[in-house]
Amino acid sequence: MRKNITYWIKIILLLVLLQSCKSTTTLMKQEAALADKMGSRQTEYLYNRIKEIAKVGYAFGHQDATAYGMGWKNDGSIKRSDVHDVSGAYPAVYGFELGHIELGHSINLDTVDFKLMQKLIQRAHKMRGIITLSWHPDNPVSKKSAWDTTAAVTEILKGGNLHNEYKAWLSKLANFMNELKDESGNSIPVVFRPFHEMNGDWFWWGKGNCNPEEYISLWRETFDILTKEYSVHNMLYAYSPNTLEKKEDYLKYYPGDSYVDILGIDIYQHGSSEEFIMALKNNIGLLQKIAADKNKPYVLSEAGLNEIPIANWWTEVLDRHIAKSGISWALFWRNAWPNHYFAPYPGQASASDFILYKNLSHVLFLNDVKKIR
Ligand code: BMA
Repeated sequence: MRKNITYWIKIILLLVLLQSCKSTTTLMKQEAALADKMGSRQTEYLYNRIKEIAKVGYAFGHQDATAYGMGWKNDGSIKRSDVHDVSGAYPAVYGFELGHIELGHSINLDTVDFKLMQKLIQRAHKMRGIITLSWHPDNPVSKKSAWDTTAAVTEILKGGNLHNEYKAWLSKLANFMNELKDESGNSIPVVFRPFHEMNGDWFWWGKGNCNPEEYISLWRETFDILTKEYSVHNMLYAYSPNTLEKKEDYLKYYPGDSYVDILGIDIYQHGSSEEFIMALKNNIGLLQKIAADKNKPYVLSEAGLNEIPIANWWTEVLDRHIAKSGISWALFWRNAWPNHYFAPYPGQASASDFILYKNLSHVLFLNDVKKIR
């Protein structure tokens, strides 16, 4: 009898122990910390919202959505977006570009005024939109554009000749970030996506122009300088290679779990729809696996088909293959000029299909994500 009681006590203790282990793991999973340990409360809230969005569908994003469109440019006095002109709905995700902030210029490399950009960010944030910022800094050695591939990374790393100059660049970027405040004076949280498409060879931080170790140092030093030296605490960090083949390729330049919050990938349609669909399937497939391992949200950080000449592209080519993928958003590139645009405008060949697309319940626009807490 005595022996029996001890036996049952042991079993109960074992069960309690197992249960507590299980809930600790669940807790750890739910409370994935931000890369920036000092990240603001608002930034943490944004991070959780980004995860919540993926449970409902995916958010539609557009680069420079409210800054300009086909045949118009915002001077700050209007509220407009090509996507809204076509569908009556505003994007949920707003991409903006920081290139030339590092030079202290008043307008970015795509001629968007930085003060206007701050205003548009404030407006989008007020409407509960999500902001994501890319950065194509000039080549720090040649002083030419981001697409000039003169070797530069080692020069700006700690110990390099241009390290201090790079820090001065970052301080300008940090000022911009630290100025982003809502009406109550709280910092506006954003998703920062620097040094993207590093597995391609077209940027000075890309393949062949620096090695993976140097790239990782560039990312980590940038992160450390911004967070620790310049006290920027309103950013989530998104890592976004260009479309690729294998899981190992995705992780080749990965700066590490404690330096990244969001996993992205850029996938454009350059050839046939079949090729694009294959690229979506393969890349999102590998992203799903990596994101599950790391318990991080994932996004289609850039996507699109230039000039969208395929009338049913949105519903048949794109959405059909990303609808249940678990991405938090898909960001389409800018409507720059008549042969460089990625979202429809009134009268454009894919405009009617875009309306059907907008009406799909899992494709989330501003009014949809507004409700997601
Ligand atoms: C590219 C093009 C360029 C632009 C750059 C950064 O894809 O749109 O015209 O300068 O992005 O926004």
